[in-house]
Amino acid sequence: MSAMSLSNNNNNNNNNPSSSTTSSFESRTVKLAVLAREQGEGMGARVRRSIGRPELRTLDPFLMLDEFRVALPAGFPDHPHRGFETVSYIHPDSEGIFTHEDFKGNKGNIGPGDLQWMTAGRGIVHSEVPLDRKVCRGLQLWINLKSSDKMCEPRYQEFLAKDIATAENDGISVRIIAGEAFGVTAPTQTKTPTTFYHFKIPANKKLEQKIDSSFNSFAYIFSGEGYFGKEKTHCKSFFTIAFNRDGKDGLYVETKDSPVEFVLISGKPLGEEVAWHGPFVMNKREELMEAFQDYQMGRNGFEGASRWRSQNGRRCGR
Ligand code: FJE
Ligand code: FE
Repeated sequence: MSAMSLSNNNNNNNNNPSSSTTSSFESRTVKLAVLAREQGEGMGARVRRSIGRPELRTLDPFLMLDEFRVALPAGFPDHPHRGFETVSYIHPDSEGIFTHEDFKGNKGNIGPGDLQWMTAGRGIVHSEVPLDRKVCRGLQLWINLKSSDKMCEPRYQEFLAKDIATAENDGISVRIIAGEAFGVTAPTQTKTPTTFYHFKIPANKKLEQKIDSSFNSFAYIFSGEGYFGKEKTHCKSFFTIAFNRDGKDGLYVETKDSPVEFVLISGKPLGEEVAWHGPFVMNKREELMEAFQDYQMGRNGFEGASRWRSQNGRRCGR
């Protein structure tokens, strides 16, 4: 508990070194650094899988992180989800736009810098398809839900680029997708406690970022290169860096000649059994079978699922 209150009171560490609450900063160490190569997914889409690749199957509570680059006719047409949250974040420099539709009639566009935080809960069937032939680039993160949240009512939180919390400190900029950085807190509500930061660090800078000492944490590099963790491990574009918990509540990153752009994602581990098949993530095998049956029969949250066809899905595969 003391570590938590310390991290909350101590977020101005960087710009106020003389603050009386400042503790000596200790960074986590690097557990694993691994390159995310491109692979095929969905309908003709290309993704770099970060969490979820063979060397890094899961990092509790995170199930998957994909960096996607997708343009029509590729996409992710009609498919279900149950038992977790999907976070879709379009890169601010993306040329293209994503469109989404679900079986309850929700639909919209997610453009450059926009965020959709979808809690699938007991069931969502939807279609995620680029608007046109411009390449849409971004991240999709899958966050597991605890047993008692898996069958919750589905929920969307959507934030336009202009409404995403941002902060800057000594030339380092951060877009705060969830959680708190540089004293600024995002409005995003997360069922599973999660923080998600998009940092840009210019050359020759140092960053000390607080992370709750109980959270698992990793970084994924969009571009550039930097030196991560206590041992200052050199990493570049498309690397995922998983950190040890080490009982530490901070992460150190520095740059030399080059800037670096990355996301830092951390979450409270659930410590529960995982029974996972494709779009359904439950605790027990029997619950997975129920999920398949519910989806097929259109019940327990999947009402109407089998009759529904998206409009935007028709643009896919042609
Ligand atoms: C999925 C295969 C999939 N990464 N990145 C199986 F590809 C998907 C899926 C996605 C996805 C969607 C977007 Cl918009 C971005 C993604 C995988 O939809 F859900 C299953 N089950
Ligand atoms: Fe999906």
